[in-house]
Amino acid sequence: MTLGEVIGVAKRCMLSFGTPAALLWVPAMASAADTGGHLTADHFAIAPGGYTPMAPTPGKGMPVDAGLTFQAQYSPTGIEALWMHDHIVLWILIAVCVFVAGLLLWVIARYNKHANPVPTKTSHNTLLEVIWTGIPVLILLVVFVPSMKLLAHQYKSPPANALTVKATGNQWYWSYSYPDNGGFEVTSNILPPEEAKKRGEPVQLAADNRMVVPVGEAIRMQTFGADVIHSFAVPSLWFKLDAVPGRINEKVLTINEPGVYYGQCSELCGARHGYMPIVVEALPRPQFNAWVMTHSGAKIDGAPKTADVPKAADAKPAEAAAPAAAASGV
Ligand SMILES: [Cu+2]
Repeated sequence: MTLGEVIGVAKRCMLSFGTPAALLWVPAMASAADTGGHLTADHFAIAPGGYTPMAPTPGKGMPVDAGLTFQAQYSPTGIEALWMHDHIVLWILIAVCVFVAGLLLWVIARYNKHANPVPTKTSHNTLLEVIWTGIPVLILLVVFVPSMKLLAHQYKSPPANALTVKATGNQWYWSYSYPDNGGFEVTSNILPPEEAKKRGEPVQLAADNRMVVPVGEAIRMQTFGADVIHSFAVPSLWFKLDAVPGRINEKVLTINEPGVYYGQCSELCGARHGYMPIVVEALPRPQFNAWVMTHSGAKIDGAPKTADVPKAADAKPAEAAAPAAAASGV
């Protein structure tokens, strides 16, 4: 990695999360990003009931009323970063603010013209200068070490056999393609407010078709801009990656729990920038496979869909796929 790339990564992280300090290494989380490495029987299993869009859980994966802090996190890096924000950065921030405000009040009270009519001529104090240089350096070191560890963790390459999902930003909607599953593409448009309410989904964040992914597996998430720069961002997954015309950006995404997670385009991209939501649905492998099967030409992990699937199991999703496909507009 060149110096320019390292700076670019650090800059993206700062822009994405507001504070480069909100990053920390939690060893327990480290292994979760590697879960895409092994194929099991489940990997080829198909849920017998086919695919039905999952109902969102109120307050999960979406903004909450009067929410003051980050959304609850459902990815390994999100949990690490939120932990660092809540347990390290926030307390350092409060301590520094209280200390500096206290000093200011003390100076105002103790050294004003009336309380201290003859000011001292002291201009240097070596001990004080060492302290006020040393303490900030120590604070920066406390934040720097875990920040750099998580920064590296966030931009770790996905395992070689991770599922690839490519999100393309268009003016003004998202499309998702699945090159490992036969290359089908899903087009995702915002739902009108009445339709979102009818489906029990948050207004302005709901979409007709979702980006469906398997839960607990490392996903090779790629972004691309079809026209102008967009940004694929889902706050509850601690995921933000620019979608730039002419280049493919890539980052690993791992989701810890099944659920529906909402996001939005986060790069000003034109008149309807505020109307291109992102909806990510994380499902257990068999249910994800059932969703894959609702698309024509679909394959599972590069194998033809009939190769690894018993005939009975193969038939069921095909039957069940019709209403689901109709419901999702596929
Ligand atoms: Cu956009």
